[in-house]
Amino acid sequence: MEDDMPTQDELKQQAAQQAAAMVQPHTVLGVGTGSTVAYFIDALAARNQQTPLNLKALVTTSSRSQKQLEANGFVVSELADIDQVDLTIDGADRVDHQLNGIKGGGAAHTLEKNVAINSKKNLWIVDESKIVTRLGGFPLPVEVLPVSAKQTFAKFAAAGLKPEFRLKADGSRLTTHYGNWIIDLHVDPLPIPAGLAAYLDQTVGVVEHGLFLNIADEVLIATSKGTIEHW
Ligand code: ABF
Repeated sequence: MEDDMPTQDELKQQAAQQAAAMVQPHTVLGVGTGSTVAYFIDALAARNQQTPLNLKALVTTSSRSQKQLEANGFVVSELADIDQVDLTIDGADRVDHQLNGIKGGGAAHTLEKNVAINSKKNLWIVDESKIVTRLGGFPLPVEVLPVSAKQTFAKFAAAGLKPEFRLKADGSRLTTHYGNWIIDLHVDPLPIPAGLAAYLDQTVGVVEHGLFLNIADEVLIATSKGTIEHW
């Protein structure tokens, strides 16, 4: 019985395939980051090979996605060189029932949020393990400027936000694409996400945080029942 249960990777793949079918030809597409998005890029490439989508432009949110897109023949533009994205498809680390989310497990949330807020529509693709009733169950990533990271860290600690600098596997400090550091906040569940987002938005030294509130327009959730829910 248990052997018939789809794995988490299979669920990610199912959501990704369905999302690839939703991309309209001749549009500007945003492509996010992560393992679910990697499946999406595979599915998009297969579709594009069958019938070229002739996208007007394509932007992405990480060098890993960029490499995979380019390896599949897509031309990747910079956000700075386009006006607006029609649709962005991205993964998420946690999503609640109001379509608010925690992102940034891959430390790419600063570019992800910049692409997202400049997109007419944002679609997230997740497996059911990402769905929560209250945002939490995953550390909240905050990208901070190194110049004041020590003081920012101390402020977070004093506010009871349980900060921890993110390290790489070799124990050295993780540096983002923009040369900044990540502080993960281990508050679980997040008390009042909108209040915390406002506090982080106002904190000098914070570049961007992984709370994505009122950004997603639609979420595709692959469930172990074999269905894809559209929220
Ligand atoms: C990105 O990919 C991130 O914001 C999020 O951390 C992650 C989700 O990754 P995965 O699809 O591998 O679970 O969108």
